[in-house]
Parts: sequence; structure tokens; C-alpha cells
Amino acid sequence: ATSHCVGFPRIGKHRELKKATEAYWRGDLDQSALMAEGKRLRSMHWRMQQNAGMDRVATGDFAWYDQMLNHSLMLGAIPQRFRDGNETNADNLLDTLFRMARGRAPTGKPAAACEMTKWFDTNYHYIVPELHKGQTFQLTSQSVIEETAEAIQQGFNTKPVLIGPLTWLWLGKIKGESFDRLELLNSLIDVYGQVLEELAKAGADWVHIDEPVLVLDLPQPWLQACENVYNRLQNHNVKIMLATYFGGLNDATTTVVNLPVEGLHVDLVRAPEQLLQELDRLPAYKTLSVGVIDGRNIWRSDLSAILEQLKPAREKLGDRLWVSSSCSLLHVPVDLSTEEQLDDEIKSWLSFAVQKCEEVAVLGRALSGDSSDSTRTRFTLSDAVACSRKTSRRVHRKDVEQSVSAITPGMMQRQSPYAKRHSLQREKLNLPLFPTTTIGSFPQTSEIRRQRSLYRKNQLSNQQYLESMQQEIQSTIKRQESLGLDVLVHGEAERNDMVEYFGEQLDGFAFTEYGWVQSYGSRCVKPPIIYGDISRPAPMTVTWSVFAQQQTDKVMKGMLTGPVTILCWSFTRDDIPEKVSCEQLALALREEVVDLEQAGIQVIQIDEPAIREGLPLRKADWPEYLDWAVNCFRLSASGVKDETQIHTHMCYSEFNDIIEYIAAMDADVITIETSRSDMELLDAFEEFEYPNEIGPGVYDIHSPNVPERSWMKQLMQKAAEKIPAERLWINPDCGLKTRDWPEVEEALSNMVQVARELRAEY
Ligand code: THG
Ligand code: ZN
Repeated sequence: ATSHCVGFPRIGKHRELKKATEAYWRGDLDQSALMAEGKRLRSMHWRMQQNAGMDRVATGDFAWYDQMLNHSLMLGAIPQRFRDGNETNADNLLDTLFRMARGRAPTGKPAAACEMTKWFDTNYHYIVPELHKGQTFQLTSQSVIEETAEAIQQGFNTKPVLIGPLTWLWLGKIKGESFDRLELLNSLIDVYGQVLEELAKAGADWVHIDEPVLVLDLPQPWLQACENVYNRLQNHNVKIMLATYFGGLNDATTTVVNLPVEGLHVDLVRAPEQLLQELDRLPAYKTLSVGVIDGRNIWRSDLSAILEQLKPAREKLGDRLWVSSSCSLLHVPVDLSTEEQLDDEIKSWLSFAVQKCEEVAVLGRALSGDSSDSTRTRFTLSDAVACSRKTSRRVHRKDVEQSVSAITPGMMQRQSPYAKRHSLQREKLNLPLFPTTTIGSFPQTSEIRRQRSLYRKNQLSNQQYLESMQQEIQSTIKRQESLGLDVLVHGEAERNDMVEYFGEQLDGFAFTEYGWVQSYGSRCVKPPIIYGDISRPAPMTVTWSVFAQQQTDKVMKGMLTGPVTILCWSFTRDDIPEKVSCEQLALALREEVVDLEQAGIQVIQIDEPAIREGLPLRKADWPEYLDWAVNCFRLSASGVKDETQIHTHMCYSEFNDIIEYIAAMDADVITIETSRSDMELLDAFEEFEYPNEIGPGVYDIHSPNVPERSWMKQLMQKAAEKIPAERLWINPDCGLKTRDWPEVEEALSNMVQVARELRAEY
């Protein structure tokens, strides 16, 4: 069976693309050097896929910043504020692309950057297309065509990958007057048709078109539009492989199976039951591509089990069966073989993008009847791995399993209702009206990063590292005291990433040296790997928080990352439900919360920025997820006395549709990002009569601009119309780790001043 790649990570196994683009932005690399580096990386990645044994490599998956943004440029969907009249010049388009992503007008002055949001339920962010009434499209950037020609010219057997017109349109956001975005389809299809023709001219026979929106709850008119689109995209001299992933097709099955396209790709990892359905209904001329290797996780697959599952399909379809990963490999790190410090046993269980290509290829060969020694060896190895993971003592821990089964509803309940806690806390903490605080992190200066890196390389002793971090904490506290903030934080100098930091200290987690995954643009994260039952061998933050509290008479807030967020931003186990890992995390964090309380910390924040993005793609699955997610938060938070104040924080969330669950978390205080929405996000809290305290962010921390007092004050006055003043806090939108000290001090000084003025008025 043909093995094919549906997308490979572009960032580079040593983040070469990140380094090159950032050097270009700094002015340390010129455009032709950047272009050359891109070309070198593309070629290297095609070779990696080919060497892994793939019959077809992917083109069109390369992007300087993001593949949705590439499509916006392909379609000429460039908002007016970024246009300079030179859009037909390819060299110039590169800068247009970066300006859209990073918010610069052609003059070099700041312009509102295009919005960025999460790609389905992944931790990848795409640049949101801007749509307006009457918009038309013109083939503008030709990069997908050029890169396909480039691969063919280099001798690769390729298959370009496009994001489909429905998905691009669905994920766009309407600017200005509202209208039915399906009105834009006609013009959109024209350009897609042109792209298909050009790809055929460049030598492509198949084109892969991604339409992941087909697994969502898609309204009926969109399903009809889907027929219309693919009717019109036939006969452009290429065969179309229509790809769906991240879920099953459900209601869309009949429509999709009968579309006039030559091939259909389905995600058999997320929806294994689809295989039988598709096989039954697939018209006799069609090719079926089965996504059997998980593109969203890092586990080695059980090849024998997959081969068994696919045998009937092979018998029925013959060469019309193709194999692949479930979705693009963008979401996993590049190459396991660069890891040198991973424990051997755990390493043997893992598979990154290169290894996943190898798995796809060997399945393809086995399905075609290859029973050579090398193929058979791979199956034997895979059997051994499956067996070792199932029985390993490092995975299964009796004591942890017992603690999970001993969870009772009472453990998810604070001792008294919020009203009682509120008065006890106000008395104990002695806080003014409109208390001021920050979200937790302060600037991660280059000096802090240098110290951490020296320590990692063993060039700094434990004691030296401890002292330098303590000095940083002390000075951060001094600054907060002179600013006049009410509830202080230690600033998190000792933390790399809010998830990695906890992963490194918990049992049941492994972490990598180079396991980078693109998060947005040039930014990457290194998700920890949950491989076994989770427990906390020792306190994780207590020493730092106690040290910090000793430096001040003000209240010091303890800072933790919540169970749901640690889960969402890690690679998770595929042998138990995520709910169970989350309960284990919640129990570990609960111990930490209780230890902090016992050590004299009176306010503890448990961040849950990821709770909303963990939502399943289909609404019908929301209540089940939200129930366990909220319960896990409560489990982590409810071991403390009434007087101990629990905070939580969430970023870039819309709350309207899940407000009852936010309220059910029962945090004493929630701080949220609201400044960019002009406090409109608070409407949900007002309508719902949200009972607890809220700190609506008064300024956007993503911008270096220092917020004016009058602006913040007016936002708080607006907030006070919706939420009673005695339940309002004043704080920035999010943590300050990406900012510099001078702007932070100026902004916070203005913020504290606003609190003082408001106290005098209310
Ligand atoms: N941690 C993790 N996942 C996340 C976030 C996080 N997902 C959502 C959101 N926050 C993504 N935001 C960012 C912001 C900054 C960076 C990455 C993701 C970042 N990364 C550094 C880089 O690429 O240079 C590397 C970080 C490091 O050195 O450890 O700046 O906060 N898990
Ligand atoms: Zn935030």
C-alpha cells in the first residue's frame, strides 16, 4: 500500500527555522540567506521522509510562520492595513507575511496584528483570516506551487497538501458588517481551481486537501456548500485526496463519501470505527487513505494490531488503500534519535516524526505483502514494545491507583460555601477594596536565563543557583513593595515553562532535550511526556514560596499550574483515560496546596489557562469533559481551610458557553484576560450572577505600550457596573514574563494609582 506523508514539522530538529527567522527579524540575516535556509530545511525534511521509506513526501507544509497565513497570502486575503501596492512581488510578500503576523504597517509603524488562535484542539496557533463583505480573491502567493516544483525537481515523489476552502473560510473571522461568509465561496473556489491547475503543470498528480472542519458540528448549509465546492474542483488535471482528521465524520459521512473526489483520508486513531463504515460505503473507484499512526502523540504504535485491523481493507481495496499518520506530524517533535538522556526503556516506547514516517512506511510494505527480514524485524520489535509498556512497573503504581480509587466527593468540596469563606478571608488577609495583584511571572531577564542555562550545564552549583534565584526573588519583591501592590508574587525566576517545571518534578513524567513542537510562529514548547502513574515525590514550590514570604510583611501568593493545564500541554498516555491521569495530577497538586498552606502561605493560585482549549471538538462531548476537568480542579484546591484563598487564572478564553462550569470551579478569585475585549467578557459573569471574586485584566501584556491611567480606570468603572465593587480585583491580563522591567514598573505604578483613586470613589 502506498505510504504517504500528510505533513512534517517545519521547525527543524534543532529549531533551525526558528533561529533563522528570528535572526532575520533582528536584522542579522538577509532575505536571500533566510530563503536559502528555508530551501535547505525543506529539502532535508523531504529526504528524512524518503529515507524513512515513505512513498510520497509532503509539500506545502512549509511555512515561515503558519500554514493558514500562507493560504491567506495565496488567496490575496491581505488586510488593507498591511498592503503596500507591491503584492505581486514574491520577495516583498515575505515581509507582508511577517507584518501581518507581528503587527507592523508597511511604514514600519505598529498596526494591529492579525489575531491568532488555537488550531482545533491542538496546542498549535494559527493566524486568523480576516473576512469582509464583498471580498474577492486573487491567486497571490505561489509558494505552494513553487515548493512543489522544487521537490519534483529534486527528484522527490511528492503530493502537495492544501488547507481546503471550507476550512479556511470557517476559521476566518468577519470584520466590519456581518454577512453570510458562504457568499465568499465562489471567488474562493476560482482561486483554488487555479492553484490545482498550476500544481498539475508543476507535475503533481495528486493533491491532498485538508478539510478538518468536516469533523465538527457543521451546519447543514456548510455540508451543501461542501458538495458545491468539490463538484467545482473536479477536472483540474489532478486527483484530489480529501483529508479529514481529529475526529470521525458522523453526520457528514454520506456527503463526504460521495463527493466527486478520487480519494478520502480518515483519522482511524481518533475514530477507528470509521474504517468499516467507509469500506461499506466507498464507491468502487475511490482510494482510501487510512490515518493509523497517531500524529498527535509520541507513542510507538502496535504495528501488528494495526496490520490486523487493515487486512480486510487491503483485501477489499488492493492498491486503492493508502496508509499514513492520522494528521500532520506538525504536532510531534522531529526526531527521537537526537535524544541522548532519555531512559532507554522509555525511549524504546517513543516515536517522533521521523520514526512515525518509518512506521507508516513499514505498514505500507507489509500490506503490500513484503515479508523480508527487515520488515519482520520491525514487527517483532513493535510487539516487544507493546508488551513491555503493558507490564512495566514504572507505568503502573499500586499506591497511586489506590489513592485515585479513594477519591470521595467530599474531597472536591471546600469546608464552607463561598460567602462564609469570603468574610473570613477578608478579615484574615486585611485587604483593601479593589486589591491589586499580578498573575505570577515577572520579566525573565537574559541574566535569569543565563543563570538557568549555566546550572543546566553543571557550571553552577546547587548553592550558587539557589542564591542567584533568591536574589532575583528578593529584588522582585522589593519592586512590588515600592509599587504598592497588595498581594505579591515571587516572580517565577526559577521556572522555564509553567508546565515543564512541574513535569520535571513529578514521578510518571519524562522530558526530552530537543522535543520541540511549534506553538506559534517561531515559538516552541517542549511538552513533557506522561508515561506512567503520577505522584509527587517531594514538595515542588514550597521552599521558594516560603523564602519569598519571609522577605515581606505583605501577603505572598503561592503559584501552581492546575491539573487540567498540565494534562493539556503534555503528551498523554494512550493506555488509560485522560481523566485518570488528571485525577492523579490533581492529587499531587492537592498535596502541594496543603503543604503551602501549612508553611504559612495564605493565598494560592492554581492556573488553568488551558481548561477551555481542552474542550472536545463536538458539543455533545463537552459535559463529560467539563465534569471531570472541574472536579479535578476542585480536588486540587479543596484540601485547605476556609481562610486560605484560592485563586485561578485563565487567558484568552471566551466564557459565555461554559460560565456555569467556571463558577462550579468555586475558586475564591479568578483573574482573566479582558482588556482587549473592553470588559465585554464580563457580560457572561454578570448575566450568570457569578458569585465569587473576579480580577478582570486591565491591560494587555502582549504589547509593550504602557497603559494610561484614565484607560484602566474607565475599564474598572465599566467592570463595577457589572460586578459589585467589593468583589473586584485589579490586575494585568496575564503574566509578565515576556516584558521588560521599565515598562512593567511604569504600567503597574499606573495600575496601583488607579486602584487608589477608585478606593476613594467607591
Ligand atoms: N506553556 C506551554 N504551552 C503553552 C503555553 C505555555 N501553550 C499555549 C501558550 N502558552 C503558547 N505560548 C507560548 C509563549 C511563549 C513561548 C512558547 C509558547 C516561548 N517559547 C520559547 C521559544 O520558543 O523561544 C522557548 C521556551 C523555553 O525556553 O523553555 O517563548 O506557556 N507548555
Ligand atoms: Zn494568562
